Amino acid sequence: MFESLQDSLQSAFRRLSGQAKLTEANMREGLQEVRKALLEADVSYKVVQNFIDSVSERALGEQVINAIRPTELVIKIVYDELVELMGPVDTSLHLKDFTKIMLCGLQGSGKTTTCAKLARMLKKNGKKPLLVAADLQRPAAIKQLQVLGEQIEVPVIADLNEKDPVALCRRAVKEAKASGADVAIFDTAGRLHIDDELMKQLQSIDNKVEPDQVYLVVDGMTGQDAVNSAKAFNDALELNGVILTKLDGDQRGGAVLSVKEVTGVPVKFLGVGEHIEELEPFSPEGMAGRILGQGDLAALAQRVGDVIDEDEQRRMQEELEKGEFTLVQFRSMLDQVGKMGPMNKLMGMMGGGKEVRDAMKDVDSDSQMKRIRGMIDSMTPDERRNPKKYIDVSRRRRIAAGSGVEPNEITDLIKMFEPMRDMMKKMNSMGPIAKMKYMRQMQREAMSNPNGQLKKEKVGTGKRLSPKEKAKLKKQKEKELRRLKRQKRRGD
Ligand SMILES: Nc1nc2c(ncn2[C@@H]2O[C@H](COP(=O)(O)OP(=O)(O)OP(=O)(O)O)[C@@H](O)[C@H]2O)c(=O)[nH]1
Ligand SMILES: [Mg+2]
Repeated sequence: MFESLQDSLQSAFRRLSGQAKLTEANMREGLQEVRKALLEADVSYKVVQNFIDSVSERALGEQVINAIRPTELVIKIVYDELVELMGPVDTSLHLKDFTKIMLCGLQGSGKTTTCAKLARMLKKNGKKPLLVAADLQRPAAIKQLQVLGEQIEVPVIADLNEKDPVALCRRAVKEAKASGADVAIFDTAGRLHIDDELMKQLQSIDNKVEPDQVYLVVDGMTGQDAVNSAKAFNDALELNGVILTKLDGDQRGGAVLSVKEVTGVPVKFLGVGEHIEELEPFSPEGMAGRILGQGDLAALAQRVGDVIDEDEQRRMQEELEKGEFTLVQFRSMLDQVGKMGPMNKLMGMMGGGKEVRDAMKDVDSDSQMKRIRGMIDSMTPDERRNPKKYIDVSRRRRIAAGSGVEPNEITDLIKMFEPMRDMMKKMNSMGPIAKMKYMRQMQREAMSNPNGQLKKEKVGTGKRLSPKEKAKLKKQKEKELRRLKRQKRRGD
């Protein structure tokens, strides 16, 4: 996906590299290339203009930090602005006891396929979805949905003799509720072009069946046309989200970048293949990373992160000192950590005992980090603050659906988080020396674990301690031992 956009951005950045300092002149030249790359990817002209304006504004305002080369700074700014352009995204389907979801779009955009993909995702997350064949234009459309329904073992409500889609949808809602289904997904008819008749039909379904969520399915291959049709649909129907399909080829992909800016409607999911499981929740960070080339970005972020994220680190430290460690802090920790290296290694270094390590054993891939981040993003502030207290079975399901994971992964996350929070709390109550010792102890523990990925660390600095220092250390040690004993007695 986006190979050509990637290539042209790379060459734009290459032009900037080698410049020792970011001046207005050389930056303008570099950004001119970025602009060209975006236009070639079929991003709308206005969007590109605004985008370049805000990137240059930020780049010029940014102090050029010694450790970072100008190119890198520009890439970082482009990345941030891309994320802003496409986000924020809420990939939750906002499920209730019974949820009606209507999919609409032009002919061949992928509505029917996407209905089935959504149903499969919901079913995997423990929901009971049901499909409604409300495209009565062609008998083949009904058959297509039925075949897909069979494939994923989800019931399909259809009636070859019905001519009125509103009547069918209303009947379907009753039947769906009676059958115990909790989500009904309506597959509606498409047209080659937007016309009054199609819009009227969709509006009357919208008015009389009152779907909770209306999603527009847009063929990602069609670039600007896709964005224009999205605008027309949104004017007529008030969409809750857009699902972009066919993003699996080497597309120009401009639609992904423009849709949100032009229509104000967020992209919720991406269709990335013909197969039924090829549906991804949309993530602006992931997409920006993909566009800029993941590898480069990771390497870059490592260096930039060291410098730029000092603020973030300081903020986190302050919060930690206040004794708070919630999933919010955990998330920013993941963000920081993601820039530094494999997760399990870092967690090993942080300590946190066997439970944390066991839970983190397999968490070393980028995608898993993204999943964890997605899960946290799908939570409410309360849930992030105190997951154990707030997240019950139904919330767990909602979060899982929202982030496209299995409910048990939410449980795993909470399990992993709890001991970590306790450890953070414990550490915060210690003095600096005790804290260091505690970390050491954790490290040693981590080293003795065959799964731990820590490198052996040289202990001791070689500096000889004076008798006074030794006595002080001994006292500290005894104090710490007494404290640990007390803790043990209390049973925590
Ligand atoms: N490569 C790829 N193909 C897709 C994707 N989504 C759908 N398709 C294909 O696009 C074609 C049209 O998909 P449909 O789901 O029938 O589209 P529709 O919007 O229901 O079409 P009409 O009902 O005729 O309006 C099919 O051949 C699908 O297999 C995708 O994400 N990637
Ligand atoms: Mg169809």
